[in-house]
Amino acid sequence: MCGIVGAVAQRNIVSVLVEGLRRLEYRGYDSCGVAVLAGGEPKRARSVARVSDLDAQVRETRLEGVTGIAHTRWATHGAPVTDNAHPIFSRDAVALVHNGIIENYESLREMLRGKGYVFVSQTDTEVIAHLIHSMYRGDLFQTVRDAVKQLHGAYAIAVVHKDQPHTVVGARQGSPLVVGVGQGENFLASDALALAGSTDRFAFLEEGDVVEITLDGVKIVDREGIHVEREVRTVAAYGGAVELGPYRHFMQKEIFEQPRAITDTIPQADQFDASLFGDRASDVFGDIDSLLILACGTSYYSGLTAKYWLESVAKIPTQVEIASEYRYRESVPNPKALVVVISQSGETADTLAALKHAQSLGHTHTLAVCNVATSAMVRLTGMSFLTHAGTEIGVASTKAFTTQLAGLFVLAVTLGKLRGHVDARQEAAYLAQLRHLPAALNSVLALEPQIIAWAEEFARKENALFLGRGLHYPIALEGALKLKEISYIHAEAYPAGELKHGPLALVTEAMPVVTVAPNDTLLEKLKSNMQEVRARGGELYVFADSDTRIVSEDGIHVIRMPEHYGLLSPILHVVPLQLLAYHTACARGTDVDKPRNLAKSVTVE
Ligand code: HGA
Repeated sequence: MCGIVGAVAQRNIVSVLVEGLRRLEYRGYDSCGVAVLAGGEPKRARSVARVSDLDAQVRETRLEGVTGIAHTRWATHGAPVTDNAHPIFSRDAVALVHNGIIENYESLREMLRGKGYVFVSQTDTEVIAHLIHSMYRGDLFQTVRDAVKQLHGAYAIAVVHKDQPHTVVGARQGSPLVVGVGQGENFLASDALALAGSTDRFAFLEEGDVVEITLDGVKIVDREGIHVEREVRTVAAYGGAVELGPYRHFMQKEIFEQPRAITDTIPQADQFDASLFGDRASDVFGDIDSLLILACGTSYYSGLTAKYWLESVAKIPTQVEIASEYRYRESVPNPKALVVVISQSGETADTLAALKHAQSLGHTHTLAVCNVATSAMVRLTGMSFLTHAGTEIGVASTKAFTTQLAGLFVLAVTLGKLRGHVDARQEAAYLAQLRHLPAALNSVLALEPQIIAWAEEFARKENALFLGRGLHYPIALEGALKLKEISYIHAEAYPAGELKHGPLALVTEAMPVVTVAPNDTLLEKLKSNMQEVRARGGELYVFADSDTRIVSEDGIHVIRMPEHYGLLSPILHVVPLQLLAYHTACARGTDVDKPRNLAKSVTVE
């Protein structure tokens, strides 16, 4: 999604701004730009190509300045053309970058047109620039504080005015923004990662905050206009994550990092204990009678998998909802439900909004499963479980998913124990299985050469079906999502028992049918479903546990997984599906880490 970088320094900061954009590139964008205050007026460079093209432009035009802002845009309003790229100017006095969506932009545009402002872009963003220009009376900080009161929707902004050559003002409401604190220089960014080369000290702004950064100071006011301090934290180790190392793509690197990510995520303690989820958890866990899981995309599928664990291990009723649907429907709140929100970044706009909606309905028991300790989601929930996947660069999530699954399994066993459904022997067995997972994952990763051979076949297809049953149905959904996200092959997933209720009509020799076949209680049912596919000429590509006795024969291709891994089997079975999608995309020559139209950290609705 969009990225923001801003800086005030005593040195030329163009390279800092462009380097910041480079670090945010992985999130996906369709245009980019940078503006600096140079000799009074703002000057800018914009590109509808990559940040490297912007870099070449600023070098060629010798764009220089000590104060500036920069942006990667993922278009929501207006095509990705240069006129819509940020920074957006107002009358060559104000330059502004914006993440988010201004919902009342049409009425503001009419009002501003009435005042003589001419709109040159199709963006919603342009109204903010003109609004600030129209209200400016010599104090940019005060102007922004007044102007944002007129904005409805979500935003993070950074803005400069030609008459204040050493000031950048920022504001956040619904989109993330952090302050980077330097020595004699200060920064703003939508993600601390963008500033990894410049500082490791950050203040994380709260919703409604407006901030002014100057050479030697940072001033923040909250939504009530009261001056506040936000704790400055040292956040190290952002640097290494953006290095690709020996891998061809970040997605491949992240698939292979999963054994390490799981090791770092599973608790060190010898017991499953409520304290793993925060101080309040032991009280809350004793009080709840159900779970409501809210998430989007891949995180939604981790929630769907967790439902099976929560109901079978903890015997607690669990509902899983797509966050963007939940937030807009009339639901019946149950104050005894534990609301679990799942997000890699902890900034996913739809999930954050769903969380706030749940809280507004009276839900007080909230828990985040999240990869970023400093995220809005972790700050907004009473309890959390942090996954330790490390920075995930590939837009298609991999290690964030498997670490979420590990965290949700820990939650299921912890609740099962508290509710008297998991005894000491079972607890020890679950713990041993979790601890052995990294080794089991390594043996699945060793299947890569066989999967590459399948990927060559898949690369020539335009459609694929994925089948799973029970606990592995969400894994089939995730496999289909991975394939469509990065290879652009149309893929659908079904619980195998549903085939005969519709999708069987699609099955011909041209339709590869990927089947997730663990050796669980549904195996015999699944084998019958596979026969239904074979009878219609469909080609089956089966990931079968080695103890299933499913063998390769005409029209049935089999890759053998390690023996059945019990309840944790989904964490193993998703890995070959990630590799299949990855290698199929490579064979088709798509941009694996930045698939078209998609973005990382979906911070707009
Ligand atoms: N609405 C603005 C910014 C879009 C955005 O935040 N994307 O992530 C635009 O379309 O320019």
